[in-house]
Amino acid sequence: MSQKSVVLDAPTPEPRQVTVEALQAHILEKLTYSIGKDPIVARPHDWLAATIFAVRDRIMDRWMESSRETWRTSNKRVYYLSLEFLIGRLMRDAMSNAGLMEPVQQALTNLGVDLGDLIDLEPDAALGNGGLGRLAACFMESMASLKIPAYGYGIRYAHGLFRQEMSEGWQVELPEEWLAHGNPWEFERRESAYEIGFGGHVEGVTDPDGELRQEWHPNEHLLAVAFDTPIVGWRAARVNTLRLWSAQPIDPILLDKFNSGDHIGALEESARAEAITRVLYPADSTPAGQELRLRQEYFFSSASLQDIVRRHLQQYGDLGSLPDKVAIQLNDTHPAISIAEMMRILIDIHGVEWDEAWTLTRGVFGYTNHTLLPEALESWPVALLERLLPRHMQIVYAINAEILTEARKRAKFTDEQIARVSLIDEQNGRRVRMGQLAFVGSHKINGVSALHTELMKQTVFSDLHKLYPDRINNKTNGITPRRWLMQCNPGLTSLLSETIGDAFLDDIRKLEELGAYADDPSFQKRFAAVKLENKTRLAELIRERLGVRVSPEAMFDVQIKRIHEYKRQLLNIIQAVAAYDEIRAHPERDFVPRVKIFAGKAAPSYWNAKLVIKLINDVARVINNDPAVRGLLKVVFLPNYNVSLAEVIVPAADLSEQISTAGMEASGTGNMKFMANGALTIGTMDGANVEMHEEVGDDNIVIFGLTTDEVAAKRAKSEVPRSAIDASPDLQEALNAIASGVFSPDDPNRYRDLVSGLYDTDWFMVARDFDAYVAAQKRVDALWLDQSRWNRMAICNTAHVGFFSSDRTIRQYAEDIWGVQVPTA
Ligand code: 26W
Repeated sequence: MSQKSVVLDAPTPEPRQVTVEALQAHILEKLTYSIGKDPIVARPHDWLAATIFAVRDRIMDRWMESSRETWRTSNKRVYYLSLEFLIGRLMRDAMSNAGLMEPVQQALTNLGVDLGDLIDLEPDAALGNGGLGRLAACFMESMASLKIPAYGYGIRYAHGLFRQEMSEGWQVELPEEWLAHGNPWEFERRESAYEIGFGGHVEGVTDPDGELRQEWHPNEHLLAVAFDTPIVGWRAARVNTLRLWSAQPIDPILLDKFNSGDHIGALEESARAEAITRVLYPADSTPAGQELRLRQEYFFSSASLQDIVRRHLQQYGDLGSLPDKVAIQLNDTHPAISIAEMMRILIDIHGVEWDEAWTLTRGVFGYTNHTLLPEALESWPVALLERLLPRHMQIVYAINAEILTEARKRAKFTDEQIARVSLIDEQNGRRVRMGQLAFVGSHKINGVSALHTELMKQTVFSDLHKLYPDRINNKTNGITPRRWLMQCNPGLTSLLSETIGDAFLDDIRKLEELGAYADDPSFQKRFAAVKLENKTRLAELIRERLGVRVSPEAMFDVQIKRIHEYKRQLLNIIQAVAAYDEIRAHPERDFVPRVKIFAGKAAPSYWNAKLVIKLINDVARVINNDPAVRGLLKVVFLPNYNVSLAEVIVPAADLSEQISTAGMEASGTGNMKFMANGALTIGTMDGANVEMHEEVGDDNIVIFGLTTDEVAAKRAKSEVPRSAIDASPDLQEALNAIASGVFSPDDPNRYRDLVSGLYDTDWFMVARDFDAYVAAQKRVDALWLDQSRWNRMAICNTAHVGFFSSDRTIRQYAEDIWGVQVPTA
């Protein structure tokens, strides 16, 4: 019997029943026989694990059937390589997508356990920094929902993104312990382990037939062990696999060293191996530039490619069909070393000729760029690559020779152009540019919003675009409406179902039918009532966590995302200071009551970002405690922003702040989550805000500020913001207050440099966009005063969110990049 028929003909057990009775009995059984706990003494974590085990069993049949189907149909597989998957909690997602919410809830109630309590107990899997990692998680869910045979490949970090605590308003970072109670979702696959090498030397050997081959002899070896997590699609359409690699030593202990008394040395190899998957790098824009990071990148690229090639050969037996049966998407340049690794596997291991290997490699890879910030573009010193991955460095040189020859001959590039497309950057002490490597090794390269893709063509990749004009394409980001509307906002979801029926659950574009109700006063009232309920829940959370009371009747004005200068939390908090001045200056005037809500983490080494967190907390303390404010303005900073916190904040927002300096936010995806939940956006013409403006129309969004071209022009002229500041007494007053220590009496100079930076270069245009921002906020106030108008706008936002579903994004990847047929619903 061949391997194939074994897989397809194997018997299957009876599927588990999904009745309340069956679930109840099964949860109890898991608690007793898998966890080993008597229900009388079981702790909440035991119930959580037992429930997840029972839910997991009901997903298993679909999981196995999905994989059998791919074998049976010989459909193309998609592999999403990402150093980050910011999945958050899985239980509600899995239950909701598998239609198990109600029976599980009832079963637990019968057992005297509250499902909501268990949901809150599940740790938030924070294996990512921000947008790029969360996008990967949304994509995994959409690929399963669209029945695409897909695998996510990443790293099983023992510690995800750090836990953020506040110490007197300063961020402090603490280790995150998501695996402390074990992880009932994952399956360790010890049989799927691959050897990964580092260092050593390359030896040229001549085969008996006279061929010269290169043999890499690494001097360091370790194992990559697979851990699989099921990803359930909507209505359990399909269950895909997220395969995360964990590094382990080949020999857990060096017994000879131990026996000779060197007890620490005996464990050295083990510690060295495990260090690779110990922790996620917490910088979301500046490359760490450290050897361990490069080791992480190669480790997971190599393990994933070995696994992909093994699976392909097992099913198809030859490598020529690779591009027909395999699509590999590189999530930014973090896995870009995969291009060289694929070449190495094909040529050195499988004896494929160079030209053929290069055609196959380009045939399978696609590369997504997520940022154009120059400091974020990865490059590695040639010397480091040479030492750690000598064979890959050879391959990079060979690829480079080919590309540069083509550029010279076919495209007649000048020396300057050649220098710009070269994989080797000669300006900064010889470095390998990973963006260039990912570009030349891929058949398609995409940006994540229309504007960003245009800028890719004009800036970082302009010369490569000239050389390969049909490669760059746009794939505007999206979010999964299951997690970001249906699960996080059940109140709104019920209201929508009652109003336009259930069809939108399966086809999010159907939300457009809400347009007919946008002016309906009774629908508006119900829409607003749902929002108020969500705001009440958030107000309660704010009171619990910060001891600050906020009124759910006030406008909830929200900016939650990583703290970064280009995202301009500083602009927002300066506006709060200006509003504070205005409220005190005009005790006779009515103001719209607002709560400004911030949350987000700063990279531990990013001083200005950490200082902005401290500023927000300093301003909050002063404003929240000043009776002259009459409760009209509150500022709160919620610590430890993560997916789970976002799931509470987003449904409660009235106003969504998307105020990055134009040209700098590649897309943004938070903007889409707020839109789905009926918040209005105040934003710049940046990233996907541009498409959002197009989708909802000018009447339903508040746009302000300099455009990308205007920003570029001011930067090119090295224009200083002096005149903008001189022309704005409100800005001057706010800046003076901040710089002179009004909010930091304990250290009056704390913000002096931060503020003087706005007078000097103001790279991010905070000063020059300030008046436009204040004016836009005034427009927001005016809209709020007309509640019927506001509600109408909010409803229109939900109605038009369909375009921003990651289902749409994934269909476009499937069609334009992966060459995968998406079955229609
Ligand atoms: C090498 C260090 C490093 C780490 C992470 C550099 C760059 C990154 C990411 C590219 C940062 C990131 O998350 N980018 C965000 O990607 C989202 C998904 O496409 C976009 O919506 C955001 O606009 C973009 O900032």
